[in-house]
Amino acid sequence: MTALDPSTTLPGAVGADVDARDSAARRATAAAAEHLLGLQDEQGWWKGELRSNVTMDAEDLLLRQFLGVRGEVETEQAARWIRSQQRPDGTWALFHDGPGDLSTTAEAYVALKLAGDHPDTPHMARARAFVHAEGGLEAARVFTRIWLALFGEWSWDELPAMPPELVLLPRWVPLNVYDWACWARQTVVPLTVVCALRPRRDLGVSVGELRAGRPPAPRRDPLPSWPWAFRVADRLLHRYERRPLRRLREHAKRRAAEWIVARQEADGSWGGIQPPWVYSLLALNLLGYPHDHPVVRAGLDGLERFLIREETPDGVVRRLEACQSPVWDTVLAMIALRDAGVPADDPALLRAADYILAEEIRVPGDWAVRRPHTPPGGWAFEFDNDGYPDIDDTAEVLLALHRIDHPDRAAVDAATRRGVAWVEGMQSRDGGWGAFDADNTREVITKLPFCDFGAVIDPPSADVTAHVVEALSVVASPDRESVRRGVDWLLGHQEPDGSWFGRWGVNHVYGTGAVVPALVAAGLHGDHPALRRAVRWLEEHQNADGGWGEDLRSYRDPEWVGRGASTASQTAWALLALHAVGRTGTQAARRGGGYLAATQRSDGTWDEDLYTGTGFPGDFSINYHLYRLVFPLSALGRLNCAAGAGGAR
Ligand code: R19
Repeated sequence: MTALDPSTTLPGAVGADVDARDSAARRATAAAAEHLLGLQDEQGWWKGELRSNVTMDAEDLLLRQFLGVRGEVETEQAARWIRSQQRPDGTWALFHDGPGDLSTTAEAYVALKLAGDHPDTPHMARARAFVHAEGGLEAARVFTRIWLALFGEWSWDELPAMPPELVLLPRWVPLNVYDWACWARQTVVPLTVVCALRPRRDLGVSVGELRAGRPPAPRRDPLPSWPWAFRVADRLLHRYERRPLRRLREHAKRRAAEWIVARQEADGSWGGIQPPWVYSLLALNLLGYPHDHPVVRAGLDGLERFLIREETPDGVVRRLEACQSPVWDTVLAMIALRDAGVPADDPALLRAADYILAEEIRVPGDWAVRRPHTPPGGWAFEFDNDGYPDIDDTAEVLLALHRIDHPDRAAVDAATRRGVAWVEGMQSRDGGWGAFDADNTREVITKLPFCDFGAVIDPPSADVTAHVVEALSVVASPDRESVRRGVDWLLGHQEPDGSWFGRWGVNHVYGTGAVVPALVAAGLHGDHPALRRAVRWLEEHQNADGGWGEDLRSYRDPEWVGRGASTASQTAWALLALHAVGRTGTQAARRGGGYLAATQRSDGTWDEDLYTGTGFPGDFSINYHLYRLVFPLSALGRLNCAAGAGGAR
């Protein structure tokens, strides 16, 4: 059993001279740690829900409709969830309290109509009015229009051409599949098959009323540059689609099928994420794979594990996670518990370390295309995603394992050595790190008419680079050449206002909260001008309630940079930065700690309706349900430790 009596376990807690604020912070830390320990699975991992938006649920029903396996019960449960997420203005958003989103609202409307909601009911009428006001289906994203084309509700001719011959392009030809970010690569390959076969199946209802009946406003700058060239290319490709070279087309479809089948994971998923998963099932179905084919069976059955069912007063609701985060959540929890003073050989932490050690990926994946000489040794984000270990997870795994006193020291050391070598091998030429691939920077892909949603390349980002710089500095050495180049990359990518951009978390508070501790770990002094400017930026963006918050709108609107309602996780990120530079006794840090203590729930965790995770800046947002707990726990634990050690300034 883990002992967490605040007066005995937590460092510096003994002594009558601790002031009331410090002891409140210690009580908050102990309560949060207890809560987190209670959430651990008996297999050693933690996993919070990964909440995104209702396109997941709408597309789940459309997939089942397409395959002819949609049942009454799942339809009603998903519809109930979708209805529960509609706002009074009739819209659905990409994140809590966000603006209505056209494509999300259109997909939700289609799903509800499929579930039997009458178009004249007020909630449907309001949704439709919003879709019309935003330009109708004509203005919806490509993915949404593909879903409608599958059922004859949109014309394949009015979608960007994306031929399966793409999969045949050699690795040195621009636009070949390895130039695409891994999530886009795994999405695009099956979609080329779908778009080539142009299916048209029965939806049972029509949704033509969602069209606005006018052409959409142009999305991108109309200058005759790349987009213009691509529009011309698109027209030519459409002409080719009418009479493709038969043998080449058959060969491409076969290769695409092999490529897809080779990438199915042990849990039946593709990449552990929803889009490649559902599009791969569509493509295989169209290529003639029957429902009882083992690949299709595993794919459909596997989706079950990504479903959450919940009892509500209106009945059971059912929603699909876009992705699952056990490795990420587990290592963040391990780090937080260590920060809170849980001993390095605590049984809960050893169970977690054993789970993590067993998750190491010892086989090459798509990443090896760009780094053929780097031996494997990374970790993925999910339960099963051996083809796509990610650099961010691997960095946090290294930091977590480093803080565990495991009886099998040799096993931890060996895994750490392989992890360090893999991460160093994955450094991009410019000195930074992307999430899944090295040198995945082919900007031209982002200009394709097909790519109107989400990031489609995976260039280095400040947050991932920071996590790697911190990990390599701590578990290897700050003197390594890789670290030096990483530090230069970070210093070169500081924003003019002193912050860093947050690619995978919202937003500059996340980036800055990651980079400052990393630069300190790499040996920069807290007085370094870059760090002073970062600290000033943080202190200038503290809210009156003592917390920090940055709205998701900051990805599109500079007015929101560093601004927004306080949240527990964002407050914690700012505090982690202040702690790293030794500014724990300052007014700002004390008020930040006070915010966390004052907003903690009686059960030890925090509420956090606002989304603070990023899938794709501006297009896809995530509420990681454990962020509200692990980051405040780390921040409070480190602040306590500093106070106990007399380190406050
Ligand atoms: C840091 C750890 N990480 C670096 C990993 C984070 C994984 C987040 C979960 C991602 O889930 C996804 C991935 C892709 C999509 C898409 C999508 C968009 C455009 C194209 Br083209 C293809 C797919 C849509 O939703 C997603 C969710 C925290």
